[in-house]
Amino acid sequence: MAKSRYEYVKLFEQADQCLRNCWIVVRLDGRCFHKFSSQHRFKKPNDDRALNLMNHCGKAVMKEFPDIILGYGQSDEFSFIFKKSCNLFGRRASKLMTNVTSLFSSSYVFYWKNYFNDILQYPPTFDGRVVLYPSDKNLRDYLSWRQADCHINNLYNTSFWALVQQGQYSLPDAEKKLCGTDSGDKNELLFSQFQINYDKEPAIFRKGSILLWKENVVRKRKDVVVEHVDIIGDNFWTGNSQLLS
Ligand code: DGT
Ligand code: MG
Ligand code: MG
Ligand code: MG
Ligand code: MG
Repeated sequence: MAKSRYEYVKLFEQADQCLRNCWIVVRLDGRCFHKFSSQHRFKKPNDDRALNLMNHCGKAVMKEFPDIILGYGQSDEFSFIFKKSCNLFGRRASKLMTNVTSLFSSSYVFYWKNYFNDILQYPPTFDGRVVLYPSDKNLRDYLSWRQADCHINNLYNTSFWALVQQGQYSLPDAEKKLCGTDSGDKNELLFSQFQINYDKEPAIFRKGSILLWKENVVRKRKDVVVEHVDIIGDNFWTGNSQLLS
């Protein structure tokens, strides 16, 4: 077909291929989920329905894009790790990011009713970004960063809401009580005042969710499984050596 005289406009498009040999990370995050979670009356500090819905969406994304070797979710965010050799969409960052974020968002709406009895009040939005990591160490440090973030926030939120919900503290008083405390202080406070052993809190809250492909021996195919384990130490990586090989 002959080119139209308008076709030159394509030349304005910018190339955005991800550098070869790098790990491609797509991270998405709910927009204004502070408001979204309160409007939908999410349980504080953690709503298991919301986290399980996020994991369902994460699985849907991985099944659609098998080049994703690992997913990590916590709070209103999810990270997806594409294998280094991924050539999907010619490694174009915008294609990868928008397809992942779009499928995740539509899945969130589509599967909402499987997790919540109350209806969805308005359409949720997720932002997306692409980050490239040239070394395995950088990738591990990235995931450690996200899991440490999950831990720090969850320990704070668990302490804060224990003071408010069980200790009858006002919100400003609870904030004051925690100001300047380290993690040891918070563990001690939870245990001595509320008989809460933080290490016994559900792992999905403390560690976040790791999604990875595992052989399903019964069905003789690979499935996405969800684990709530430590990914900062070496154990996870020696036990799942296929991830970095
Ligand atoms: P953003 O991402 O800059 O558009 O703004 P937000 O409001 O989404 O802030 P972000 O992503 O830093 O923090 C996540 C918010 O979502 C935070 O306000 C707490 C809320 N959230 C996430 N998971 C839960 C949950 O399980 N229960 C409750 N109550 N809130 C949650
Ligand atoms: Mg957010
Ligand atoms: Mg934010
Ligand atoms: Mg967030
Ligand atoms: Mg098209």
